[in-house]
Amino acid sequence: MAEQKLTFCRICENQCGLKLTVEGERIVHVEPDTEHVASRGFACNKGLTLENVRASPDRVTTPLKKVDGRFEPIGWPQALDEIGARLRAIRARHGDDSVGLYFGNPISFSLLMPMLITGFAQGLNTAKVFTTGSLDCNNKFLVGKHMYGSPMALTFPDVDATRFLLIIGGNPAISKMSFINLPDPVRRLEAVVQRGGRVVHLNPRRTETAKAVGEQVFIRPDTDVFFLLAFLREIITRDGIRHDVVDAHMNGFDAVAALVAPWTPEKQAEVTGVPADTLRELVGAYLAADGAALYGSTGINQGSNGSTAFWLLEVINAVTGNLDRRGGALMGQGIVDYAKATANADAKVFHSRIGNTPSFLGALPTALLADEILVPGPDQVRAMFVISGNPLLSGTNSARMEQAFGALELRVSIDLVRNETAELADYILPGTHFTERPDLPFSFFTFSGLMPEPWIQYTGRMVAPPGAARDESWILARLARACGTPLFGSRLLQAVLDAGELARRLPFVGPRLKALPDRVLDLILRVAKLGGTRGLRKFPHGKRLPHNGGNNYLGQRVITASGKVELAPAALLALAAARLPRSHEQALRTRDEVRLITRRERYTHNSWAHNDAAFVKGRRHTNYLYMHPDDAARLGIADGAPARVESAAGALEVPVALSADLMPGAVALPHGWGHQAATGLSVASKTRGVNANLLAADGPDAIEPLSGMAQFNGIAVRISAVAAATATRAAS
Ligand SMILES: Nc1nc2c(c(=O)[nH]1)N[C@H]1C(S)=C(S)[C@@H](COP(=O)(O)OP(=O)(O)OC[C@H]3O[C@@H](n4cnc5c(=O)[nH]c(N)nc54)[C@H](O)[C@@H]3O)O[C@H]1N2
Ligand SMILES: Nc1nc2c(c(=O)[nH]1)N[C@H]1C(S)=C(S)[C@@H](COP(=O)(O)OP(=O)(O)OC[C@H]3O[C@@H](n4cnc5c(=O)[nH]c(N)nc54)[C@H](O)[C@@H]3O)O[C@H]1N2
Ligand code: SF4
Ligand SMILES: [Mo]
Repeated sequence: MAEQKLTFCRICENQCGLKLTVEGERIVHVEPDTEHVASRGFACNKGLTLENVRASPDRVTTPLKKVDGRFEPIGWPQALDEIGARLRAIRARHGDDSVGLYFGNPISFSLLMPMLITGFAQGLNTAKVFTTGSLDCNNKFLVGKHMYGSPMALTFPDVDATRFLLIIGGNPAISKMSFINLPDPVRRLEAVVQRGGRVVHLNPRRTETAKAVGEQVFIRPDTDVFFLLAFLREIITRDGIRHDVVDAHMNGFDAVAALVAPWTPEKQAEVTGVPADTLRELVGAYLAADGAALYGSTGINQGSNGSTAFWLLEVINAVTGNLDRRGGALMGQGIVDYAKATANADAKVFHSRIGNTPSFLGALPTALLADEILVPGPDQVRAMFVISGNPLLSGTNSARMEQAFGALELRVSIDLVRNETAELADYILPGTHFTERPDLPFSFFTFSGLMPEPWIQYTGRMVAPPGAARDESWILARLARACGTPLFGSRLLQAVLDAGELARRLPFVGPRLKALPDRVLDLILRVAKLGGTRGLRKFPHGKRLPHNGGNNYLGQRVITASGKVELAPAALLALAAARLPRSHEQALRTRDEVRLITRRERYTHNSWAHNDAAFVKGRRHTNYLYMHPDDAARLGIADGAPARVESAAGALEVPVALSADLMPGAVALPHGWGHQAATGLSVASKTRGVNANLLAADGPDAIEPLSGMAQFNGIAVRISAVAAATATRAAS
């Protein structure tokens, strides 16, 4: 019998409310939850087609072991015993740091799993932890740490009240936005314009969002930092600084003012391509607006100066009085003061043996992963756990990453499917789809504040996991025991968990005991005085909590040692001094050369959307190199013809799609493709797309030094037409 169940999506920050029709253990229909307190009937194509991923015939439903190059199903006891024995041997021979862990993106949208994965890494006592933070947003955490006293002290634009919003390197219509919980972002941006405000997009590409709402300003890839330097200088020139606010609540203004002093609008125009008058006009409008904000996303994060650019952006919002006011940038707060609780999350810094690169937030840059495995030495990584990630496609320098994974002694992937990284594994352990786990919206707690309209909701498990697939908390607790590396390094906690698991197997009593995730979620909700999971079940569409404010941060919740916002942290000043002159000289020298940027599309989600036939049908069976017709004409490449793209890291061939949406000199290539070798992905392996990250450089010189961020935007490339004979060979 069909049953309707309410839950929320966990593919991106929006966590849209969904109404599922469930028959037995199948989800037969998914629709937006029109009564959801936050998403109010909004959901996107990815959430609505979740069953195609969840119930894919390619789901791994039993542990798999590679025997003579082929995967064979085995039982959990054998998988855990064998992995445990092999891992113990590797640790005994080579030490704790010979075991690495890569923690991918999707599972971080669950509340408990990231904590448990951290606990698993702590048990392993390894410094070789890698996350997607160094691929998408560590620069933001770094700026939070230095300016606001905690890596998790993060601001968000008050889109629903702003009169002027400058979106730098984001594409809400497609990505649905990052670092903010803002379901239906395009409608909410349209509302800005409808109430007489402005939305401006600073982007090398006229995006789907820019076409729907607002104005386009083109900027040369990876030059935003110069635009922002000049933007702040122009504000100072016009006396747009709120000195009363700065004097009362901020330190270091003079030092940033000195940093930006040389950067005239004309000087930035030489490298950014943004005319000086355009910048001046934007500054005028920003200052005149009754509530204005700059918002930056991966377009700047993944450039070569992401930390400096994001820092300047935050300084601009702060010194103009737009921080902590309605319509500006808000510093959110949750039920728990997560920023305060995590203020010391980066206190323990260690260094990679590769380039003596510092860790950030307990992890090393993913762009060093291949080196950590391949470069011989005492702490060489010899075993890897990959949890909910696909570094072979999503990380830097894919050819080298593949070589590195090939060189390991032990590879274990916990995933839903045999992705490209899992394809190389010795063991694949079947985890759960998010609909198969109970949860709370992660961002309510962890990003406490990135919810303009905070809400909370408890969701139970909607359907049972297929076959022998197991909740990741179960897998990690079992693995920790098998490897003799107790979770969080606590033998006591591990013993309690093991006892709980044993108790659940008892007759009569066992079935009544809650599984671990439910017990912990219940406890969290009790501590937060939200009445446990039972209390929240009374709010099936989510429970709305008070608005996140404005006028409640400065002078009240600033957690830096000085109690003030630090506008000029020494680390960021030093980073700017070390990098800006060279970056500027390079940008100037190469301003007529072509730069590669990334692009997300409606039917992609990093590397894991292409195994859905509907998502890759027709023209969507491959990625394209998007290029302005003038560039194509100059290079002698016709629409649809293959081009060869070379960077310092590697080369590939890909068909060109002409697009006047790109500015000349910028080409865009979507990532997450290149599935041909993943035979476990029956649909994706037949797609033709190429892996963009063959072109992304790795190693200590390729990253932004403080945050460890990889560079995916502004990559220097050489593009050439592929001779007809070669092209035919490549296509056959
Ligand atoms: N459909 C879809 N949605 C997704 C994802 C996906 O893969 N597919 N991924 C999810 C994830 S993990 C994340 S982190 C978020 C990211 O969310 P967003 O940050 O909004 O991601 P993008 O849509 O890639 O937007 C980045 C924009 O930056 C622009 N850009 C590139 N280089 C530069 C530059 O040098 N300067 C400026 N100013 N702009 C530049 C690009 O043209 C692009 O429009 O999206 C999430 N949502
Ligand atoms: N060139 C270029 N490269 C990029 C980017 C870019 O813009 N350009 N963007 C970067 C960004 S923003 C990100 S976040 C990274 C993403 O990098 P990754 O997280 O490494 O890659 P994904 O493609 O998201 O891989 C997700 C895997 O998790 C699995 N999975 C999904 N849900 C679950 C679950 O609940 N449990 C388990 N166990 N597994 C699950 C999927 O099956 C899939 O195989 O890629 C980065 N790489
Ligand atoms: S916008 Fe994000 S959370 Fe909402 S349905 Fe789409 S993928 Fe899921
Ligand atoms: Mo991301």
